[in-house]
Amino acid sequence: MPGEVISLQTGQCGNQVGLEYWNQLAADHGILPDGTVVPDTERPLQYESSVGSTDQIANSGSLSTATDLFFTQSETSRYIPRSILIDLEPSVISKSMSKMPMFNPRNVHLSHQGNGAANNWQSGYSYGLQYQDELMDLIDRECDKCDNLSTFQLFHSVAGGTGSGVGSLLLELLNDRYGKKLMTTFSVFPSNEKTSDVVVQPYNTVLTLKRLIEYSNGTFVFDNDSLNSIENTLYGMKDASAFEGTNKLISFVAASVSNSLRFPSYMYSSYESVLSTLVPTPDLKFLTASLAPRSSSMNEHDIILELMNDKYKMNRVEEPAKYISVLDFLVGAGNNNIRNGGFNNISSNEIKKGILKSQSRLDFVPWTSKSVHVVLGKGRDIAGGSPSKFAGVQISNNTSIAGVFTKIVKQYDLLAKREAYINYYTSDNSTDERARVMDLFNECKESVVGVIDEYKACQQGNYLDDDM
Ligand SMILES: Nc1nc2c(ncn2[C@@H]2O[C@H](COP(=O)(O)OP(=O)(O)OP(=O)(O)O)[C@@H](O)[C@H]2O)c(=O)[nH]1
Ligand SMILES: [Mg+2]
Repeated sequence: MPGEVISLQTGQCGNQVGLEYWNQLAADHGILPDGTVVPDTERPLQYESSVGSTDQIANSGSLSTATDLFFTQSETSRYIPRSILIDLEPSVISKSMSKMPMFNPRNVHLSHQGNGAANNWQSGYSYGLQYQDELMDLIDRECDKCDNLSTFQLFHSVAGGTGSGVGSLLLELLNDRYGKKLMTTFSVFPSNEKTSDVVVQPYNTVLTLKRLIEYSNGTFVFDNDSLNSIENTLYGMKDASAFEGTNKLISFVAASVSNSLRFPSYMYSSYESVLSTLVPTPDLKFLTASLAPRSSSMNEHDIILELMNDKYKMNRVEEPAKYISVLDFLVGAGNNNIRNGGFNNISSNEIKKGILKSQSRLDFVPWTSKSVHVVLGKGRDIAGGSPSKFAGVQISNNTSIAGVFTKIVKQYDLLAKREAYINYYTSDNSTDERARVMDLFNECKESVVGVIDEYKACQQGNYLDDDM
């Protein structure tokens, strides 16, 4: 039986993405920002079965929704997100609470000092250590409301102080106490092209990556450069306030990942089944997302092919990628109602044609089954966006992650070789203390290099052999 999912939103980025995410889920389920339900006659969705199923098409034949996996209900029947909001300064969370009063005020943790972690992983991590009992109490209380807790999902950026440092500590604490539950993360990586971003970001990123490598079961990797370029060049969201557009893109992906949990059918109705399709071994768990725009001239086949286009990738690198697994979500297809952003008369033949073509065109690593899986997702188009902007989301596990992480390691090396800014992370300026911290940092870097090597090694035919 599919289990509940608890979200953890940490830091500015985590909470801003979290706000858009719950906005999207609320829109999908016909819930208003205060947690009340849109009256039946105005509800945006009609749940009807669409096409006959095949092995690779997860069909939407069910009339039920599983809203309770993501929301609890109050005694007055208001929906409340199963989400915990953590930040070390108050402004972002207070904005979220006023925009979406459905959030539970008892699930908020703000720093008593209220001045943030100043883009320093160490400050965030130390703060978390100091207040770990308070933080775990919030989480335990939310866990107690679950019948069958399945997954924690963390929203954060890896580059600042709070999302990275407190986020890292939460990964450790949750592994200690809830190690059998799944842990997924939606992790935003910093801009490489903008020089204005904070200089110690490579340190924060590498320190966070070490915990993701150890404790996450699946990490969705987004980078702000790729998100900006999709946003600006394709969708014209430029007028939106800072990050609003990029956060809508991330949220749309995160909501798609759980689409088949929230609108269950016979396939992919649990996080476990989604992840087991995408993550073949625990060493290969860094995932790439892409979006395909909707256009009236495109049918299902065209959209499946469009999802292979590199320009829609949310963590783009130059090198060609080899694929390990691919899961495509055709968003709104399960609605079977064009008024609701669905497709009219979904054609299983067009979908099968698309699957076969993309299977033959994508370059897969030699040891996988070379399958492209398709889910007909229900739900609405991007919340608050123009109608029918997006047609599909692809989640893939591919070797481009080696390129993304190589860039990060190069930036890290530039700082580390001169021990630049290391005094931000040391308790004093003695040679011993600097050496101790550099050793810890380099250990983290080595585990990132380990992932790069793994994504290179998996391109060999004998990758799964014992002696690799
Ligand atoms: N996509 C996206 N990126 C963001 C957002 N907010 C901040 N960032 C990026 O995240 C990094 C900084 O992380 P923040 O989330 O602001 O930091 P924090 O976790 O609040 O930590 P401190 O403020 O240092 O305590 C930078 O690379 C920003 O460009 C957001 O809402 N969306
Ligand atoms: Mg902050």
